[in-house]
Amino acid sequence: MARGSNLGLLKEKLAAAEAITVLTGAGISADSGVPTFRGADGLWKNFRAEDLATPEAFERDPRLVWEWYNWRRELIATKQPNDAHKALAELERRCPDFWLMTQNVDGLHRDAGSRKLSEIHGNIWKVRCTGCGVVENNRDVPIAILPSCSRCGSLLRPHIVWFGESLSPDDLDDCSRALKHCDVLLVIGTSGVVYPAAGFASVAKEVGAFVAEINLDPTPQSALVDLSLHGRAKDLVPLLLEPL
Ligand code: BJW
Ligand code: ZN
Repeated sequence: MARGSNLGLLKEKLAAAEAITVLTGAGISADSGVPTFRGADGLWKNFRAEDLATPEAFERDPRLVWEWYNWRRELIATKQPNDAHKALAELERRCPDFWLMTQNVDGLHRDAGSRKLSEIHGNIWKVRCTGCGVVENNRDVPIAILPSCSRCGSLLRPHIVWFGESLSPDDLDDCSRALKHCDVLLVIGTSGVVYPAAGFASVAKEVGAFVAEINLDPTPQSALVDLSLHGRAKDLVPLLLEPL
C-alpha cells in the first residue's frame, strides 16, 4: 500500500480509538541528534555493551562506566525534543486513555510535555545508590566521578536498566495494562530486538489491537504489525495529528 493510504488508514484507526498506547526507541530521538544504538553510527558500533551497560561492567570498572555516562550526559544536555516528541505529547492531551512507553533514557519525552509515561530503561538524569537504593535527580554535567550517596556514602550508579537486569515491576505492570487494553499500538523508532519491549507488539496483537510501526527501515517486527510507515519520526508522527 502507498504511504498516503497507509497514513490515512492509521489516522482513521487513531480517530476511532478509545485507548492509544505508544512504544518509542532511539529512532525518535535520532532526529534530535541523540545517537541510536544499532545504526551505522550507533553507540554499539564504537562501544561494547558488555563493557559499559551491564552490572558486571560497573562492578569491574565503575570509573569507566561513569566516564561513558558523563560523555552521554554532555551530549544529551545539548539536545531538545523534536516535532515527534511534541506530537506525542499533544496526542496524550487529545486522548484521555493514553500511555507512552519509552526505551529512551534521555528524558526528551518528559521535556516535550509527556506525563503518562513509563521510562522502562530508566533515565540518564537520575542516579541510584548501590547501598540504600535511594533514587535522586541529578543534572550535573559532568557528574563528579566517583559520585557517592549523601545519605549513606555508598557509590551511586546511573538509574538505568542494563542488560541482564529486570525492569521495574511497576513499569512492567503499567505497560502490561496499557498493552492489554489499547485499541491502537504505535511502535516508533525501535529496532525491536531488546526484550521485553521487543515482545510488546505481540502482546497488543494478541488482544486484537491495531499495531502500526513507524521507522526508517523494516524491522523484525514488520511482519507482525498491521501497517508500516517508513520515514523519519519527526516528519511522520506530526502528520498523525492532522485532520482526516
Ligand atoms: C528511526 C530514525 C528516525 C533511526 N525516525 N526511525 C528474551 C530473549 C532473548 C534475550 C532476552 C530475552 N529477555 C531478556 C533478554 C536479555 C536482554 C535482551 O533483550 N537481549 C537481546 C539484545 C537479545 N534483555 C535484558 O537484559 C533486559 N532485562 C530483562 O529482560 O530482565 C529479565 C531477564 C534478564 C536476562 C535474561 C532473561 C530475562 C534489559 C534490557 C536493557 C536494555 N538496555 C539498553 C542500554 C541501556 C544503556 C543506556 O542507554 O545507557 O537500552 S540496550 C539499548 O537497546 C538501550 C535501548 O533502550 C535498547 C533498545 O534500542 P532501540 O531503542 O530499539 O534502538 P536501536 O538503535 O536498536 O534502533 C533504532 C531504530 O530506530 C532502528 O530501527 C532505526 O531504523 C530507527 N531509526 N533513526 C524513525 N529518524
Ligand atoms: Zn545510599
